[in-house]
Amino acid sequence: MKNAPEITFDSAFAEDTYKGLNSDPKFLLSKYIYDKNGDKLFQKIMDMPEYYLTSCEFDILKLNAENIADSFSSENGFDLIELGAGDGKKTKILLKEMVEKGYNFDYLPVDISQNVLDELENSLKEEIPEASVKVQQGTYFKTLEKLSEYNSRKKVILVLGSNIGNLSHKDAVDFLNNIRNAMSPEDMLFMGFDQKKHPQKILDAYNDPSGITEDFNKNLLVRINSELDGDFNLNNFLHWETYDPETGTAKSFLVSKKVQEVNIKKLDLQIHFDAWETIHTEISQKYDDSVVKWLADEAGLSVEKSFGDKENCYKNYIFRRQ
Ligand code: AVJ
Repeated sequence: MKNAPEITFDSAFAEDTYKGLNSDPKFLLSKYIYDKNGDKLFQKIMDMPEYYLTSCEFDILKLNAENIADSFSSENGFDLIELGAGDGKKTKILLKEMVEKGYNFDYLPVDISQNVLDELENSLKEEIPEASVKVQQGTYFKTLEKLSEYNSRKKVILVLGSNIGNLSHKDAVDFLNNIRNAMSPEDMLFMGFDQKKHPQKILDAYNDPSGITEDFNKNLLVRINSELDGDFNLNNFLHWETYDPETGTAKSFLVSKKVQEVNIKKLDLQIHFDAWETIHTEISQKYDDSVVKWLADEAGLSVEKSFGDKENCYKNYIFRRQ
């Protein structure tokens, strides 16, 4: 890498962008897709017919709500902590069930976006006023540290939406291990994992004809343009998706359609692209039972139960400390 040690950066976004675009092959980090515009685009993705993940998980929760709520319940009540709560659409199914059953619990949704949390809090007041809600703004990482302080009663940690799929297996094990270290023996982790399936169905979910996923992917370039004073021409890049059925890894790329130079003023950087050179932007890992079991094992967790749809398109697992 050129000059990296001498440069100071204004933000993690600036530093990661600098590193990624100076690497060979080039990459950008998918977590930076989610600014206000990226959040909106992801909402649109979840409403697309091709993006089966959302409706599959919704159906699983709906079908098994009673069973799942039962597994969570505990004599002294429990804290339900959701990492990356978003609009809470799926969680509300479980909340309703638990309120109906008269379970004693607090719901603690965690999200990086205060905006998202405000909306969630308001909609919960309307729809499920009986639920006790305490929103927590912050990153997963910071919140995980705080999590271990919640020790007066059982904790149930929720991670929905196959969010773990953006992580390499190594990072996924670290993430699971961080959660595990915040768990007491009676605590539970409830997590969604998108499953391996017909490769075409997976490709279609990340390559919609309406171009929403393309806009979502290109939001990285939009952010570089606006926040780091870049001059990416979005028309000079195409969105490309691959899926390897052997590893279960879907990968998103932005591909340069021609030789071009891009300037990023705030990074004091000019970047050269060869024709058809790639920027890798995201992975969306797909799993099966044996891979989930292996990841859990590596992180000191064991699978206690799982819930799937009829075709096992998607699964939710309950984990405990080993
Ligand atoms: C939010 C990580 C679950 O990988 O399926 C959707 C993000 N990327 N379409 C996924 C995403 C392209 C999504 N996750």
